[in-house]
Amino acid sequence: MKFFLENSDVHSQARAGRIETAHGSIQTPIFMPVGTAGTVKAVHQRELRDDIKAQIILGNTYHLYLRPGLDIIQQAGGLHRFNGWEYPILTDSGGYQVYSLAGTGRKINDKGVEFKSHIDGSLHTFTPEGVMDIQRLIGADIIMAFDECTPYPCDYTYARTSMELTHRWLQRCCTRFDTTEGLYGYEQSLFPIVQGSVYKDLRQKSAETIASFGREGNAIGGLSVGEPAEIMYELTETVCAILPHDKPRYLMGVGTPANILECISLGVDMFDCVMPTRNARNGMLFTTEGILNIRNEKWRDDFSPIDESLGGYVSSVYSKAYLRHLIKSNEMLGAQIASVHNLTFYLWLVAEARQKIITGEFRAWKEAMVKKVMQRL
Ligand code: PRF
Repeated sequence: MKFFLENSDVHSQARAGRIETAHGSIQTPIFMPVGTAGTVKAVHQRELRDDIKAQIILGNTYHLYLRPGLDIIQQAGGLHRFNGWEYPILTDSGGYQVYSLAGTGRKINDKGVEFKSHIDGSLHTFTPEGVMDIQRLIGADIIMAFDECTPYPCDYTYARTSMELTHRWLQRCCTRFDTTEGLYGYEQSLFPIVQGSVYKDLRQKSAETIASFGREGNAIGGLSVGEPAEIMYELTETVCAILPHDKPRYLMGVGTPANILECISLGVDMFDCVMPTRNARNGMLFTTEGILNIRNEKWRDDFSPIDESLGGYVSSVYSKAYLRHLIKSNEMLGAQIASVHNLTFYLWLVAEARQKIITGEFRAWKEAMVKKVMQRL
């Protein structure tokens, strides 16, 4: 993997760059649609590429390991072959999923994490080494270190102990990763993850430690877990100031359109979040004019396009009234249209941000855009 920093904004820390992977290039800042179980829910790969303009998608070690299982993914020749997405893929390590999904019955110790499957209750163990091997096998272009994502709130002592564990696990991840090879003949990259909960000194310590490993990119975890947005921004700023300038920075699990714009201005290059797809299925739409709930009575007879100025196929062809009808009737097409629309919007937003960084108009544009996209319609 290679990262080229193409432009840096003079009024903020925002950057425009390009990541080159074995499955093609990614223009940053970028939003990565979440494809938990090897599918971005309700969206075809062709829509992902041609309509949404996605450049990289996410997969989850935890889900793919449990189902369909590693034997199937390996037999397919890796996840790209299995799901037909020929472009870059990043996999999360399971560090977050064992915390959010396998919550009860989860046991953490130095060796790793023992957890119960959310599917059938069976017992499994993830270790830093195991999780490297699994992600090698899945064949993601970018793979994530095994970490512990602390909850919010989290007391200082727990946060420090947990961060130290994440750092010890990182050493083991790197050792394993560096002594193994991909199964499919292309290069993979490992990103470590900064933790440290909401404590500035821990975040600084973690960022310094993570930076010292000198990997090809770095991630920030443990944020957007319930803390106020202002705290997330402060810590993101602190961490970005320490993480190397010439490597991509990935803020995990963030966020709303406003969160993304704010964090781009703090120097973040990569984002992922279930929000555009999950909320789409409940009828929440992000548009260039603001946020709306399509289930609302207000849209019953509104035959205007979902989002005229966004462009894109579904957003200009289907009306608000029709989408409201589909979502209210629990029609599958409703979830499809809403998901494609929201992702088109998220990818448009980061592409616009990138253009504005290049032309030097980012700061003013961002201020106006944050207000606009968070309006309730
Ligand atoms: N760690 C990992 N994945 C994550 C997170 C984390 O802290 C978060 C936190 N927002 C989202 N996804 N491994």
